[in-house]
Amino acid sequence: MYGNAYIDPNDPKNKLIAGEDPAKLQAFEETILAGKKIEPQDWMPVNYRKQLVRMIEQHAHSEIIGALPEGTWITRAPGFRRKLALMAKVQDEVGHAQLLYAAAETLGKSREDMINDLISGKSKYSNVFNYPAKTWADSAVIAWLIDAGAIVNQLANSKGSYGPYCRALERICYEESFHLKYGHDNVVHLATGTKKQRAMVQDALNRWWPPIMHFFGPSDKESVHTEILMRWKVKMASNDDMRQQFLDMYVPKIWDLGLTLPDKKLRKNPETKKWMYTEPDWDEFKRVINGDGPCNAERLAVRRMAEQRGRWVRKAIVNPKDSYVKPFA
Ligand code: FAQ
Repeated sequence: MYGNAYIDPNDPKNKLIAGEDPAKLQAFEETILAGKKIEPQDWMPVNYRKQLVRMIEQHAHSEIIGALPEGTWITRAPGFRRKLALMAKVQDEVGHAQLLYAAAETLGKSREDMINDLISGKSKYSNVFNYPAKTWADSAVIAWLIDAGAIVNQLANSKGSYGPYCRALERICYEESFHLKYGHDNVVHLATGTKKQRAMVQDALNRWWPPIMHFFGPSDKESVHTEILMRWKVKMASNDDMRQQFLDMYVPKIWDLGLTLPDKKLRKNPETKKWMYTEPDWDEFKRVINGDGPCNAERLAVRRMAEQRGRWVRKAIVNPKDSYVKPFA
């Protein structure tokens, strides 16, 4: 629809930029085309701001909700060394949410509004965190492969156009690469362990594979926002390109461990160099991202409880006179 040429905000076909000042819009697009960053005080189209808030907010929510499935394994981690590592990882994920909420706040939406939109179910967060982490192997698969998928996405987008988001992503990527090594170590340990450990990690992989395929978003044909986000360099790769990059990097590593993937069609086409796969169940994806996955209600209930229990602390910080407020009131 837009390509790289100048777009006219007065053309009724260009709904996403309707009403924008043509000269400002052109200067904005030239800045982006030149590879320069947009900063919070700079002029930006209404829709650029809206898209960034939507995406960064969803990303921040994904990090705090994402801490929950693995978090449930802290008390049951096999051994003190792994418990310490998992605690540090979960703490990092919550820290990523802090960085991302701060980046979204630069665009004018308050943290309180973002949290309210999360716990009321208005805002989305990543599909993958609506599935249960049934065994220790699930936590290993999440730390290896979900973190790997997140790195593919975040490394690309850290080269994008909005300064505060890119700087947050750069720092997040450094930490995620530790998570990935930790997750890989756990998976290798299980895959090369006893028969029972091997079966456990294979079972986890079988269950997590479809959500991982969903993780990169709908196919480019179905994606709603990719075109404008790529034009404005918020997204630096399309959903299908990120999925392909992930498959390219991780399927061979999974197969090297003697593990299998639950998709008979999965192979790399030697001519196109693209991976062929069975389309995951996109109806399930839609159900899960719209609130009807196996753990959506449980995840939001935990966040609601945290919001309620922390209310008196936030009140006391803003107004120390309120510090006598009874906890859980
Ligand atoms: N889950 O038009 P598109 C992590 C929605 S961080 C849920 O293609 P877009 C770290 C999408 O929002 C993981 N919803 O959308 C960690 C839209 O709905 P809307 C999170 C999804 O934005 C690891 C609709 O479908 N990462 O894992 C998903 O162009 C381990 C149409 O889709 C980010 O958020 C999905 N997977 O592309 C933590 C990165 N995919 O808003 C703990 C930033 C699509 O119109 C443990 N976000 N939807 O109602 C992005 O790069 C993009 O937003 C995409 C989606 C690529 C996720």
